[in-house]
Amino acid sequence: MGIHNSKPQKQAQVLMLGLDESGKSTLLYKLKYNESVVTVPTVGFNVETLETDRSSPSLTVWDVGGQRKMRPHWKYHYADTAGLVFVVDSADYRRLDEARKELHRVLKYETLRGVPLVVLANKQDLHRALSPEVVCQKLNLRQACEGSRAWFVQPCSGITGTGLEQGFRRIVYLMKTPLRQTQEDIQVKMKSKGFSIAALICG
Ligand SMILES: Nc1nc2c(ncn2[C@@H]2O[C@H](COP(=O)(O)OP(=O)(O)O)[C@@H](O)[C@H]2O)c(=O)[nH]1
Ligand SMILES: [Mg+2]
Repeated sequence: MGIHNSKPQKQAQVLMLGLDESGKSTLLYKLKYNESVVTVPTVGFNVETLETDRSSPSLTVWDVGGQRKMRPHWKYHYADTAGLVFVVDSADYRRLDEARKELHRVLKYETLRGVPLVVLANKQDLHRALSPEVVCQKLNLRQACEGSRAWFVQPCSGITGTGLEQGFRRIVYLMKTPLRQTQEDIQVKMKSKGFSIAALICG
């Protein structure tokens, strides 16, 4: 994201979760260093600071390992989390159900109540990738978030970098804006770009 001379005043913690192999570490390093790195499965976590703009907090992004044995550790990161980013491999149809179950489990935690969510529908560079609308339906986001938290589905690719900045700008925006206003603003903006709002935001 853009580098600015003056330091942002605050920092906010963003927790990035998702199944192993969904592309979390790849996209974090692409965003931070604009480099495609060869990743190894994350044991424990990676943490990076991303700077946005002067009026917004810098983001401390925690990329926590997503393998089955690591998932019980996710909850230790919830307490200070201001924004949640959940990464999905849009081309891995077989594991979308598993991703949905894990996401819904996370969203039920009281500590994360009302915390905004951006789902990154990753690997859109692959021709077999599902559209963000279908990812949204498969994850049953409407049911999981309706009335309780702001959410958004951002298509992206950790390899090309497309959509990454937008995804993290979106989480900053959602963290800074009260729920009802965000839903209305996003609807207006997306409609003006010709997106099908019902599919993207409301499930
Ligand atoms: N085609 C494609 N491959 C990706 C993308 N993001 C990550 N990968 C690959 O997916 C695999 C898992 O990535 P990694 O970042 O380690 O996933 P993590 O376990 O969620 O941290 C690696 O082989 C990456 O190169 C993407 O957007 N497109
Ligand atoms: Mg990783």
